[in-house]
Amino acid sequence: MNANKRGALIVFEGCDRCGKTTQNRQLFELLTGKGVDTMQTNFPDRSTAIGNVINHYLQNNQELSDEVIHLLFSANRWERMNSIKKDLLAGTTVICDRYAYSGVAYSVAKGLDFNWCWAPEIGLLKPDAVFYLKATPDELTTRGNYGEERYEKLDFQRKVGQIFDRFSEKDSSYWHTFEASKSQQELHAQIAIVAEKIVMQSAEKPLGKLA
Ligand code: Z5A
Repeated sequence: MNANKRGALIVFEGCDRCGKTTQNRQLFELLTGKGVDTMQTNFPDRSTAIGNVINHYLQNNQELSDEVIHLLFSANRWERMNSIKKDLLAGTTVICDRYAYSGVAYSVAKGLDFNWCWAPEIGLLKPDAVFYLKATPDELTTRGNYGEERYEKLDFQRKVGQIFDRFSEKDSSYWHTFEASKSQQELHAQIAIVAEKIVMQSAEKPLGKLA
C-alpha cells in the first residue's frame, strides 16, 4: 500500500489464443519480483453471479440474444469497478486480461452497432495502457484448445481483429501493439520495457474514465 502513488491499470487485448494469459502471468511475476504491488484479474470474471451466466453462454449451454449477452459482459465489468478502483488508489497495479474493447469487438463482429456497443462502457476506469497482442487469427488456430468455445471460428475472429485494429488506431495514445507471433520470451521482454514505464508514469496521474 502506498498512500501517495496509485497503481497502473494495464489491459491485455487480442483475439482468442493470442497469448494474453501467458503474458499477463509473466508480467505479474516480473513486477512482483521488482517489488511493485501487483494483482492480476480478467474479464469475463466467471466467479460472480453474472459471470456464471456468461460462462454457461460461452460453453454453449445457454442461449441469449446478442444484446443481452453484450450488456451482461458490460455489467460484469461494472460490478468489479469499485474494488479495482480501490486497489489502484491503494497503490496496487492491476493487470487485466480483456476489458471493454473485447466487449465491443465481439459484439460488433456479430453485427451490432459500434456506438450502441460502446455506450455501456462509458464511465468505466480508463486503462493507463492497453497491450494489444496482434496476430492474424490464422496464426492462432494451432494453439492449445482452439475451437472449444463459442467464438473460436476463423471468419469471426478475423472480424474481431479488425475492431481491435480500429481501436489501436483511434486510441493510439495508450494502445501499444505487439506482434503475437513472436516467442513468449521475446514478447515478454518487449512488454516489460513498456510496462515498467507505464507503472512509473501512472503513479502521479489521476485515474481516467472511458468516454
Ligand atoms: N468476450 C466477449 O465477447 N465480451 C467481453 O466483454 C469479454 C469477452 C470480456 C472468453 O474470454 C470469451 O469471451 C472470448 C471473448 C469473449 N472469446 N472466446 N472464445 P477468455 O479471455 O476467457 O478466453 P480466451 O480469449 O479464449 O482467452 P484464452 O484462451 O485465455 O487465450 P489467451 O489468454 O489469449 O492465450 P494463452 O492462454 O496465453 O495462450 C493460448 C495457447 O497458446 C497456450 O497453449 C499457450 O501456451 C500458447 N502460447 C501463448 N503464447 C504463445 C506464443 N508467443 N507463441 C506460441 N504459443 C503461445
